[in-house]
Amino acid sequence: MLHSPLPAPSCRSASSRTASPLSRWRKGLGSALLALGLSALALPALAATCGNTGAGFDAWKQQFAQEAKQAGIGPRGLQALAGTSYSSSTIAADRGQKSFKYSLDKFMQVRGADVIAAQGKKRKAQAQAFYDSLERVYGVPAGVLISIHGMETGFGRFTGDTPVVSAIVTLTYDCRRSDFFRPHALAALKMVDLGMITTGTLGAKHGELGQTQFLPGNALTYGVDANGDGKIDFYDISDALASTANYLRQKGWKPGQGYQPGQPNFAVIATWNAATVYQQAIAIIAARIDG
Ligand SMILES: [Ca+2]
Repeated sequence: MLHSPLPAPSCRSASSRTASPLSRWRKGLGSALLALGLSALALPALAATCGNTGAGFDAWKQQFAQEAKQAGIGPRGLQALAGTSYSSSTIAADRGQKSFKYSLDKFMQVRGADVIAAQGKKRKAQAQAFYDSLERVYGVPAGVLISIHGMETGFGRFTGDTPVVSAIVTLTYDCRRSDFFRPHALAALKMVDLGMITTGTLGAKHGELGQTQFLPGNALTYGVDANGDGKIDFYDISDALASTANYLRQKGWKPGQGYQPGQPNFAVIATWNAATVYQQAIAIIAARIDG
């Protein structure tokens, strides 16, 4: 998917500044395009002009609204776009990102791997039937889902404080990675259309949302209503973990196969996050939880 054209590898929020440089950007550009039924040909010849400060944001939004309309975004999504504001905190976080340089051991230590594994084991025991049902449907064992849940948001405790729609629209306006974020911005507006999120929905600095921090394009593509209330809610643990399991399955997870480095499903974990130490940490913590 995305191969890092980025000048400064980066991740997304304070909590993960030490992790996963390019990881987020890999999650789902192509699928976001597919989900929207878009193709390169369907995009207007001239995209709205990007900017590096907030000065041109409002004018750009008017141009981008035309793109969004052409992409099939309805009145609610367009209204949400009009209501977005330039997310200075997003840009500050984006500019401030540091390259990831930790060893695996250091990374595990900084991210609290031991705590995640210990708490994860308890969480699995407390909700064994739920995790069993996810494995039956998607083939992904509990440890992997719980490990991701713990690493991404501390099991839902830190899902972010930045308005998702404004964040993702700001990143699309910003010149640094417009092309990467554009489909995610369109997906976010589509999600508003569908009632999945509102302009008030909060997430991480780069617009990742919910308990496992999906970018909007992936949320739209892989979201699952697991608790049967008719809504896909990434802030609901059942929906979020089923959506994560669905993502992994759709990315090629092979039920019953191993997920350690060298085993078939490790490559699937790699689609979740591009940083090797992150992938290794997920696999190690997951094995401790599953063991
Ligand atoms: Ca639901």
